[in-house]
Amino acid sequence: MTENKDTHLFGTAALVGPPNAGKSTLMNTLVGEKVAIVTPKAQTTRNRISGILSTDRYQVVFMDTPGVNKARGKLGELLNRSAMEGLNSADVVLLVVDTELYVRKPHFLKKDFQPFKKRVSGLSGVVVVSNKIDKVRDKKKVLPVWQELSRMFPEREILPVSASTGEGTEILLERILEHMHPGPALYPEDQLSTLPMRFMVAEIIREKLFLAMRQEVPYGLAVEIEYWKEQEDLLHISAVIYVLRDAHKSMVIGRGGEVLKKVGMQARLEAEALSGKRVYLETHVKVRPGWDENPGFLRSLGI
Ligand SMILES: Nc1nc2c(ncn2[C@@H]2O[C@H](COP(=O)(O)OP(=O)(O)OP(=O)(O)O)[C@@H](O)[C@H]2O)c(=O)[nH]1
Ligand SMILES: [Mg+2]
Repeated sequence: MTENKDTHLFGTAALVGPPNAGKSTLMNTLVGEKVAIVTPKAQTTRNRISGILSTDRYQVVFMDTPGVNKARGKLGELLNRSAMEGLNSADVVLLVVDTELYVRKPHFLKKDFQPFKKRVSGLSGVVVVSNKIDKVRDKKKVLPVWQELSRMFPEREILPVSASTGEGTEILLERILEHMHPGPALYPEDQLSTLPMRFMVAEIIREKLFLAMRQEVPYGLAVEIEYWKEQEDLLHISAVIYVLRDAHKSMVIGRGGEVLKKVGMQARLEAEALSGKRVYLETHVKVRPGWDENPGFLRSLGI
């Protein structure tokens, strides 16, 4: 026990990169539980989301961040800022790369990673994570991508991983641990995130909506929990789904309420698994034009 105390490691690791690179998937895989929501759509993550990995030897607090790209409007601007702030406070920064994307579209790589180049140049702990390696059949094709990455991030180690299959993540974890420092755990061993369950349920609803909606609608969706009451074995939740336009409202509700019903059921099941309680979930859809440009409202969503 005493020996454990002396050698126990603690630290933080930030996951940054362009949208859709697999940052949230990777954090979930490393933590071993679903902490952050994941969808095939870019700009799924809107907040800095912590995920905590604890053993008796170490505790790593991961910080998942929104994907950085050319900012669109106030929301995009705040998301970029939030991601870049996450980067400075971490003991190690994981730069997450969708390797398969740049095998197909090599010319995007430089542009996508330019915003990070300067930001990480002065940092001591940076690992380039060449993610989605499972999607590249012909492994030779990754070489030009790695060459470009090593030109942009000289001296940094490039590690191939698949956040989906877990391939390469053990070695990645070893590297991460090299950047942790001696220190006690800050959070109880069974705590998975610093975020409240209320926030996580709002995120679950947003994930199910993102998955149910067509391309153009998700960015205009926001979810807010307006009522939350916990009883011994029942959790009563009422959530508001904000949309930008009337047309979006009818798409979220669906014909005969079908879409919203399905989303509500999927979200309820996941909220039940998360809370260990029976969940009663009500949802309402409200049109709020310009919510994505409204600083006060964005702040209330924690963005
Ligand atoms: N095949 C494969 N798919 C992956 C891998 N990692 C992530 N994905 C998929 O890529 C998509 C985006 O994953 P996310 O984890 O949401 O990506 P993100 O970087 O957090 O995206 P934003 O939050 O939008 O910035 C999802 O459909 C994932 O299932 C991987 O290693 N292999
Ligand atoms: Mg994400």
